[in-house]
Amino acid sequence: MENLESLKAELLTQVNTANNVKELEDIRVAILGKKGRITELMKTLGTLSQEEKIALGKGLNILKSEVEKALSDQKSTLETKELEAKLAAEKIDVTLPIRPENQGRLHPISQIYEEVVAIFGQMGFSVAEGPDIEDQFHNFNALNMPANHPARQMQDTFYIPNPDSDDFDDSFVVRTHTSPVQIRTMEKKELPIRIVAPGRTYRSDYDATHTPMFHQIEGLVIDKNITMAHLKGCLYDFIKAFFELDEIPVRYRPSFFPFTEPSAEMDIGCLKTKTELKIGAGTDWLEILGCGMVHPNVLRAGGINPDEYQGFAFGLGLDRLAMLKYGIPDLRTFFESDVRWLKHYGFLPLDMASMTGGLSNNGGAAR
Ligand code: 2U9
Repeated sequence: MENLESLKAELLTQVNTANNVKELEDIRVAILGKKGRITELMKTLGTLSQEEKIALGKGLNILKSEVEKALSDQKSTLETKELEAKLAAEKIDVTLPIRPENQGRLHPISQIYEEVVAIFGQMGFSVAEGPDIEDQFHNFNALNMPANHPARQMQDTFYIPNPDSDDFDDSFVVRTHTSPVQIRTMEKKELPIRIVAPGRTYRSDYDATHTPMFHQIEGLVIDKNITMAHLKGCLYDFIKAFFELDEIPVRYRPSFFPFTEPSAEMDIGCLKTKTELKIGAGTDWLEILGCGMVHPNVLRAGGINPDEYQGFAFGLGLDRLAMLKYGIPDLRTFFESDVRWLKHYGFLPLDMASMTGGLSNNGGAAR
């Protein structure tokens, strides 16, 4: 037993004087590992008499748990010390000025947002905003999508239960488009209306060109005697300004949206090769936006008399525009928060888009 007392003192000294976690682990192995000091002693038990076996076995078990406790205590002491040393070494002074090479970047979506808003702002549109969480009236019913309309399907829409009602019709949604903002603007009854509604939208979808949260900008013009000619002129001016070209071939294809009638999709002329997409030349077409004349049911839902007022509306996906204009192949990378990606595709914050200072050509892209 005396042996064990001096062994204990020796082992505990080893444990308590270990300088770091790695050294401590080597000590643990040397004591409790397959060929460790205590393990080797345990192995001798079989050669002893019954009495000796009981006495030494008990002593070894006590010694083993004391050493294990010392190892665990020393490990947490050393880990704390190592963490403190690491934190001290990594300390940064946030009051220091930024280094030019470490400047943050504007996300391509923020850049596109600013560009599109600058163009429509110049044309006399105001920016309107609304909540991300909407009731079903503003997101669906008022937009000519009554109950059971296919666009309301559970698998496409994120519904949010209403804590005050068990009736499904009272549940909320995270808006599937920015269109409820236009309904809320119409409800204010301040005519004429000339607004764009940019913002986040949500649908249950995920692949290289769809993410559950994405960004749209929609526009709405309501006045007396508004026609499709106004829509076409406005969108043509927009597309030329956006792609910074004097002329672009444009065509409109008939389409369907519940909230507009007639509805159309606008394509622009381009050249698609294996490696390049050139906008404004060539014999290919690229779909760029959806548009149409506001459906009379939608005007009525917003409290406007369709016999007196007409309107046009349009919608664009901002994420898709960013992919197109800046050649970004996978939408999912937009939301991965990878600073290397942002450094490559991002924009310097002081090069904000403006119609007078240039949209994206004033040293904008960090590439
Ligand atoms: C009101 C009246 C009419 C908005 C419109 C589109 C056509 C459209 C898509 C473009 C790409 C959505 O992000 S996307 O998938 N949008 O094609 N949006 S007309 O029409 C409205 C909106 C509100 C009161």
